Amino acid sequence: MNNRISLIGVPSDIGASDRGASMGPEALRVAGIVETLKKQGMEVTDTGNVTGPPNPELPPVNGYRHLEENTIWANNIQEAIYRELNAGNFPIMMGGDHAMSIGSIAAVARYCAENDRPICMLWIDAHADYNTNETSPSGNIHGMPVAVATGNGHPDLLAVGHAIPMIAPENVYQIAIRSVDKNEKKLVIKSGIIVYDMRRIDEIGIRQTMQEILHDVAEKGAHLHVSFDVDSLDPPIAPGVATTIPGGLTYREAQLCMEMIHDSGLMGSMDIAEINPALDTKNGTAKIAVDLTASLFGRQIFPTHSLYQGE
Ligand SMILES: [Mn+2]
Repeated sequence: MNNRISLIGVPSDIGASDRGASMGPEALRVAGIVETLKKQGMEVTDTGNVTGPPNPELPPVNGYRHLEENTIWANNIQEAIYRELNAGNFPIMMGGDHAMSIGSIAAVARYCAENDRPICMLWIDAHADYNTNETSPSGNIHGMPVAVATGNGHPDLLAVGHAIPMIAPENVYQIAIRSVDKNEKKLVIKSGIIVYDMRRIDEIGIRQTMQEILHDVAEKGAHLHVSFDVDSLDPPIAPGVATTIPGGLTYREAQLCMEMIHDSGLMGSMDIAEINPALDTKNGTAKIAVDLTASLFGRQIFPTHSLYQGE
């Protein structure tokens, strides 16, 4: 794995209903993300924050809240992430509400297209984030990034990408899903994205889930973009998010997921989304996000093969 990491802050909450995710990048810095990654042997540069318009706190128009502001943020994010990828760095985007991923997927997809590399995305989230202006009950754009990435959305948002869709639906893998809006469900089923909802994870376990996904991504020879929404975690271990949904990933399930991603060597970029310090307790949610990031970058209890031979 590329060990030159660029941290990019996205202090925005314009895609969400609740204010506060805009403080997420600082929360991750305070929780020690730089030091933690350095301890894993990474060369880390904190590039600072992407800028964009402030949150106007307006109601939705035609089913979109803050379309214009979201589009500006997404384009600015796209430029920042693309610049880091082109410089040979591994970008970690520190959010920020999940609408920011429209920009990061656009950048990664563009970079992959220019380098003749397929792109796959692992979307770790309580929500499918597959709404459109017609299905979204709130008009919040942080519920729409996966739809936009796969070609469903407002032309201004689609235009952030180099092509429509930015990513083929069959290259999108979702895990930890447990809250999908009524009409959004129909779109998800029709879309062809690959969903491991919580029931499927209950039935086959996180180990088989990750084995299947990572096997697929390896076969495709793809760059893997990991988009980690901290609301994927069970609320008692990660209370600092706007939309807590019971029945999420346990601490150990999340750790194993991250450890297996690391072992695969496939990950080339990532987002950490939706940390909301205004709703958190003593920065605990940022701390667990940093802890899981350490596992993504190779922290282990023991070196895997020193105690047993993994299959
Ligand atoms: Mn999300």
